[in-house]
Amino acid sequence: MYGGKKVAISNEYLKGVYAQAEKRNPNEKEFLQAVSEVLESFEGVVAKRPDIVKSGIIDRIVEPERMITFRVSWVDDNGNVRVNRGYRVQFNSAIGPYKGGLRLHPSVNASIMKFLGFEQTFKNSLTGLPMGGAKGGSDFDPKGKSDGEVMRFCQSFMTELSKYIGPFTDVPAGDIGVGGREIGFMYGQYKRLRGTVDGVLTGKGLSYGGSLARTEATGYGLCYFTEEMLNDKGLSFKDKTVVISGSGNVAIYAVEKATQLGGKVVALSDSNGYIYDPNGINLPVVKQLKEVERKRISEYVKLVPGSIYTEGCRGIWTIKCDIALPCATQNELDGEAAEILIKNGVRAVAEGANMPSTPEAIELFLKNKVLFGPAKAANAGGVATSGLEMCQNSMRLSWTFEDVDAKLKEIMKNIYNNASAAAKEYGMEDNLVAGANIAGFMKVADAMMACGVAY
Ligand code: NDP
Ligand code: 2IT
Repeated sequence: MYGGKKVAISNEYLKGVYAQAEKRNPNEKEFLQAVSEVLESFEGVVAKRPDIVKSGIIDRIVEPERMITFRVSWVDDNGNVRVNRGYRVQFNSAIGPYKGGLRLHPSVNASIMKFLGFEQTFKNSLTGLPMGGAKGGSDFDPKGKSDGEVMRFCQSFMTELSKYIGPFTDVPAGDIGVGGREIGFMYGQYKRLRGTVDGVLTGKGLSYGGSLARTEATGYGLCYFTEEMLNDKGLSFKDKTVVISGSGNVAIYAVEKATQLGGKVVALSDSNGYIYDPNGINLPVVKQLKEVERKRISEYVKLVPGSIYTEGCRGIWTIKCDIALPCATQNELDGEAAEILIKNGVRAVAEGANMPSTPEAIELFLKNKVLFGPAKAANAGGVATSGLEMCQNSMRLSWTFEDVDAKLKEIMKNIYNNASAAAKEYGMEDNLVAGANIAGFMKVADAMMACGVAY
């Protein structure tokens, strides 16, 4: 049982793969949740492609190539020595160097790292760019820390991580708790230790090798994907009411693009609670509060008349909307929330966060014909633009915002079309969960078969 839903795998071979994963990763519920969702999509693959089964590709793809854990010691502003645990999961390098973000949040553990690294493998393949899957981070909590403390943590973290990364081996980026400030501190330390200016991180500042539109990319890409999914059914963002959870990097730029596309975003949240603004979110206020002042979302109501703040982040899904974009964290939208959204007439749900919907919620959306864009496909715009940043660094060139944005849009459109086509080909029309899993998997499987049983 995961998130109120029984694991539904009927093929004996796939059942065996899942049983092995359970045995190897006991109590890692997020990782097993991600694995079960993918294996549930593979019944058709196993039937059609005995060569994939024979090569043990599915047995191999659920096991990370490498999992690195390390101690991160640093000194706080009061002179106390603090200790955190750092991780890098190098999940799969079949189609390119390991690529994926770094998360700094107290909830970080091996299970969360592995679920993110596993999903990243499929997501990166879907972008069409040559990037393998990885994830990393630490249980360090950046909240309430001074810039100096964050810098000392990041330098210590990178001192160890630098041994395992490089532009042709592993290219980290941001995720929860890691934005421009943290990437800058980490990049500075990497450069100092290695003595090379090789662009090893993405999400860099524009003055030292970053790409225009990377900051906006995940939120924008999410909306391009959602618009494509809506257009396919004769719908669009225009005049739709939109609810977006979270108020970090992904949420902020999802608000911006959804509004540009004609939608009205009426709610945002953080881990403490949510705001409702019937007049449409005032984005400059949110950017100032969150990006500049690093304050709580509750402060919004002091600045914007007519808006309301409610304690508790889960209540956000009770707001009536046409489109819901969960952009905070894993398992933030459960079966109960899905039922309320459906009862309130939601037409589309697309995941900006990684694995924000529980298996029960996804099952309800699919059963009730709600258009559903799974994270691996819908939020791939961030890493895709990281791939474009790598490309610009290699070329020693910088593209314009318009160039990068146009490429991002094209990539999101292709991801939608490929996921949709794969779902149809495997007899699960309109099931983009299965479509994205299969389309992402095929390229990785082909590369693994071509390269022999090396990993
Ligand atoms: P940020 O750190 O910028 O923002 C995270 C937001 O989510 C904050 O509003 C935060 O609230 C909220 N949040 C975090 N943890 C929890 C929790 N346990 N419960 C409730 N709310 C929570 O991160 P991003 O915007 O970059 O990431 C958001 C999601 O998008 C994550 O799932 C990430 O993996 C995914 N993602 C990010 C990409 C990127 O390029 N940045 C790319 C693809 C996916 P609070 O401040 O209270 O913690
Ligand atoms: O989950 C994700 O795709 C990210 N956090 C972005 C990773 C990246 O390498 O840009």
